[in-house]
Amino acid sequence: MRTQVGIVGAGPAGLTLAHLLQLEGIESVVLESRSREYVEQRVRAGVLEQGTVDLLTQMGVGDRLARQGLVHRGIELGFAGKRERIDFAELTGGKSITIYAQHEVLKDLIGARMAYDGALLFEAEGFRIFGIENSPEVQFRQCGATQTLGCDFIAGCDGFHGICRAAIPESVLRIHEREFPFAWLGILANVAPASKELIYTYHERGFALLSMRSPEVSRLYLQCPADEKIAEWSEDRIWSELRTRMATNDHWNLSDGPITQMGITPLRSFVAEPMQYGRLFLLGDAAHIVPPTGAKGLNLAVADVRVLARALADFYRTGSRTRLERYSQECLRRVWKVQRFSAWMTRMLHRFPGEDSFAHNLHLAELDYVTSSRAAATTLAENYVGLSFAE
Ligand code: RFL
Ligand code: PHB
Repeated sequence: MRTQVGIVGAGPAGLTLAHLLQLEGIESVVLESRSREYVEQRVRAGVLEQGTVDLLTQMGVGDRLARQGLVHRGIELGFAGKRERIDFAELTGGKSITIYAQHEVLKDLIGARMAYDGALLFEAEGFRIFGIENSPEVQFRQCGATQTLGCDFIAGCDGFHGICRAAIPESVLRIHEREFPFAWLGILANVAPASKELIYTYHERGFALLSMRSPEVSRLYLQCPADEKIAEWSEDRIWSELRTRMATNDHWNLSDGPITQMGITPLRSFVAEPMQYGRLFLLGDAAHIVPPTGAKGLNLAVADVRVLARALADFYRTGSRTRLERYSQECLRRVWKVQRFSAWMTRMLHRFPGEDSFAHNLHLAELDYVTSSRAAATTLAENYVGLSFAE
């Protein structure tokens, strides 16, 4: 099997790239180790930056997103028994975010791909990559048979645990990494969200987040120890802890409902540098992970895709490799700014082990400052809605 761009992984990075390349007349084949059902149901991100929404819309996959996405013009920060709103629209010249589940974005992209040429293979696991310096090939297994995909370039969109990053020689690859000493316990519940907008809460017992998926489904998260066992958390304990952390002095009430899904996500920051070697390019979680507090992982994956799609379009149109050679450098500028923002949000809103009353008061002072200074609130808002793209 041969194509122009071999894409490993059908997450947000791989599928968005395949679609953008198709619009440029560039052929690709996407290999995905999981089944279509699995990919279309895996619950992950929910917040789309304005720029991500605009891109999906321009690509022609924004119809359901426009109908079902929930547009939010701000978020609330909860601390010291009160809530303060950060008004994105006012602080960023009208920008907003959209709540639309990652797996819904994937369904839209998969639907478009299947309707176009179907060059998206499920249950096709890449296990070996070679020739990345001049004639790349991906070996993969599908239905028990081993096959080879030859291509001009490989796009490693296979997430944090994929195989592509390891194909870059160790002598070239630098890893920058930080693990946080806590995790998030996330739930989906069949209950109307108790707030119209997201609420990020700092509490002495730890962070809590109220988010949503639809007017009928709430998504909530609680900070918990990094080695927490999910079995320790009954439904009652989860709701009671959420109520304690999110309580306000004016007796705001969090309605509960049946929990349909729960999981624990460790928090880490990770950057692999460079994001390219020879004819292999890494995109999204394959190259970088951010803690979810800034809601940036999916959006950053899409930002890498923009850069690579444009560089490949330039190459196939004019033969120029200038943009391809600058890929890693261009992506990393944004990656580090997003790492900074995500780490800052995480530090401000979480309790770290061993924190004392001094640390507690610094959290409160920072939240007070961010919600009372227009300059500080603008910093949060412009990062949260998404930094603009250099043309
Ligand atoms: P993905 O989504 O991990 O997709 C990688 C795909 O590659 C496949 N794969 C392989 N296929 C073939 N051969 C192999 N050898 C393969 N190895 C792996 C996998 O099956 C998979 O389908 O990476 P991608 O495309 O880079 O996308 C990244 C995003 O998924 C991720 O950053 C976000 O989900 C992070 N994230 C959030 N991002 C946001 O922008 N906003 C949010 O609100 C947000 N909230 C979150 C999040 C992530 C979370 N978890 C569970 C980590 C909330 C949570 C709880
Ligand atoms: C989500 O809705 O899953 C979500 C929202 C905001 C975040 C992280 C996750 O910061």
